[in-house]
Amino acid sequence: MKVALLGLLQSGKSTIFASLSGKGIPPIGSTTIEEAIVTVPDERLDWLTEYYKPKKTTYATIDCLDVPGFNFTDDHGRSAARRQINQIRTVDMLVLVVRAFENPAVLSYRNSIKPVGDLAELRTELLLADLELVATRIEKLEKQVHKPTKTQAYDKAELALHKKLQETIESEKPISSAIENDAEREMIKSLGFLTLKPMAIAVNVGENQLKAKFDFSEHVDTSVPVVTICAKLEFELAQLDAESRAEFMADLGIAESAISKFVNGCYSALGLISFITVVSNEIRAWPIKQGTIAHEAAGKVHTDIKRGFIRAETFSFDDLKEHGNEKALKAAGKIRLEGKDYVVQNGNIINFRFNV
Ligand SMILES: Nc1nc2c(ncn2[C@@H]2O[C@H](COP(=O)(O)OP(=O)(O)O)[C@@H](O)[C@H]2O)c(=O)[nH]1
Ligand SMILES: [Mg+2]
Repeated sequence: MKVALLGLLQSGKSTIFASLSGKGIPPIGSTTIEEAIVTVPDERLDWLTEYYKPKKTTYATIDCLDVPGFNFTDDHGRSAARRQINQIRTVDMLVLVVRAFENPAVLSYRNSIKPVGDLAELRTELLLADLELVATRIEKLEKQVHKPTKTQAYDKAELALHKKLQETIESEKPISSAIENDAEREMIKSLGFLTLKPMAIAVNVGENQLKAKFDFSEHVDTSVPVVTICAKLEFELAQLDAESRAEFMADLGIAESAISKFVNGCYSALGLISFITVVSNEIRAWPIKQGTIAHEAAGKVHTDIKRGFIRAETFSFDDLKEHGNEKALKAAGKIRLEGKDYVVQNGNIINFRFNV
């Protein structure tokens, strides 16, 4: 699963990216998209590691892309931005980073700090990029529908759908708001519309604004998650070892780092949950889409386990934590045997029984 960080120049994307990846800050003004694998923090795995003392603990990950900052104030910037935008059509989620921090040493976009205005500008550009794609597709389909080919009926349906999408974008609404069913979704899947993807907003605040609230409801649906992050602070936290970090956070009065909240927020916005395996001295979290059945989940671990699937021996992390150990859990009847069609739940600890 891929998440792209997008935003205007100097909004703090690369600083957030560096805090996520634990890498140094990529060169300022970098013109290429950087990619990093980001660990999804999970307190359940921390607890299980203490309990089972495995040799290895493997957290779930997501891929994160740092896209060069956009500058829509001149033609050169606009065409560069459009190129970058077209390169991220295959990602699964967009995070729009907007700047709220004041810092006279860091040049501000259009000479002012206005998170809501910047968000509106970004959103308009995404809509325009999708509109261009729709228009190209309509042009092509309009020629094609007149040919009596095998796909003619499908082409006609696709054309009608694109016309509906065109109207939607022209009324400044995202494509996601126009899609009514899976058939429509399937029809346009390969095009990678940006305004169809799950989205979140990250507001990059200064150290003195940690509790500030921002309202973007004029421009995006209220279901779009908004996180406030002080990128500079998170970057400093990411450089520390666990102990100093805990001390520093206690001093600042924060319980959970904004970055870890942020990553977990992306994980659930992507529709992902984790099941956990404890085998051969390794504890591992496996990302799956919500609604995945045990048989499919088995295939994530190994194709042999899927092929020879017998049963999934399952208990929930919360039950284990509550009862304290596996023996008490068993006595309480909390370890179940589930079949292929069992819908795996977030935090299920699964031991697959299989035979090949
Ligand atoms: N004061 C302050 N400065 C920041 C913060 N985040 C980023 N900066 C600075 O703003 C500049 C641009 O940040 P960068 O991450 O490169 O922005 P990008 O262009 O969006 O990738 C850098 O000099 C950062 O040190 C912040 O939260 N507070
Ligand atoms: Mg950058």
